[in-house]
Amino acid sequence: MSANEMCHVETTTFHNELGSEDYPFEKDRYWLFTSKVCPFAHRTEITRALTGLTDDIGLTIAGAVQTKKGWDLGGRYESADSAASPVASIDRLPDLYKLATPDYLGRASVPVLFDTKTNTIVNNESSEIIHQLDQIATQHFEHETLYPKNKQTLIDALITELADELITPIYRAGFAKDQQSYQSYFEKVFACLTKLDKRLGETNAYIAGDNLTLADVHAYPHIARFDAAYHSLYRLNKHFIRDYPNITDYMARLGEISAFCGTLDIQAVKDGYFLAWNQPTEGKFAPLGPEVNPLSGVAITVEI
Ligand SMILES: N[C@@H](CCC(=O)N[C@@H](CS)C(=O)NCC(=O)O)C(=O)O
Repeated sequence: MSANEMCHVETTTFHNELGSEDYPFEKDRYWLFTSKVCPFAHRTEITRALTGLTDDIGLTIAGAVQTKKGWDLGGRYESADSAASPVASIDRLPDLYKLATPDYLGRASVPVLFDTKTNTIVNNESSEIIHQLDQIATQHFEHETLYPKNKQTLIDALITELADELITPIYRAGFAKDQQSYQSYFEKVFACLTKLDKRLGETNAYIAGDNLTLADVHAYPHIARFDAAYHSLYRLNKHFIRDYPNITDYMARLGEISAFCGTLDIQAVKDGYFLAWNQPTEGKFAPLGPEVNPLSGVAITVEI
């Protein structure tokens, strides 16, 4: 498998638990490394903000454009939220992975939840990190959980559905090597968006109902990148998100919450996707959309 194929549909190696015996929660001990372009890392920034852990867990946001040398921590993303790395000697994320595990041969992906006391990586899987942040905030502070007991089965099912029917197919379509494979993932993505639009029309609030949950934290980063990046770069151009009225309302609703909108930077997303070395910039087959008037070439609006 080439580097390009592996990119973004990656499995991760570090699965320790924040709050366990080895990694008890202590203020200022743990640190998150993220990137503005990465939707998986974005989940952790959102959850850190939603759970109010911004004063307890530090954050370094790498420079948006990833190069062959890996995520850049030295030339980090400048914002009030993004502090210098607590490991001062390290400029690139791969070196942080090497410091934590000298024989590590895997990919140096964001997000990383790092333990500054033992210089080890606690966890580098976004879906686990956000669960752990939610648990810590619920146990140690008066945070209302994003994973309420009475909705856990539903939330888990929705997260699995988003992963299998939307998120993974987005990348599979983007990095497809032939027309047929691209087309099958393209169709999956738009079928899932249609289903999601219908669901949100019914809940009229959040994905799992009246309350904001971890399912929304999974959904927002990829949907927020769709029109600006995936629509053209990954040739997912049947519709824009704006064509789905309920998803559009939902994104506007989340966009009013500072933990969501305050962690999204669309220009950095665009730079990160379109300028990075590992993106499919050379098309070898024709995009399927948008539908155009065959006489004038002008895009037409089609029924969903
Ligand atoms: N399964 C991981 C995926 C993380 C991931 O794919 N991160 C990408 C950026 S979006 C990355 O850092 N890749 C490193 C590389 O391509 O070398 C998670 O959910 O945390």
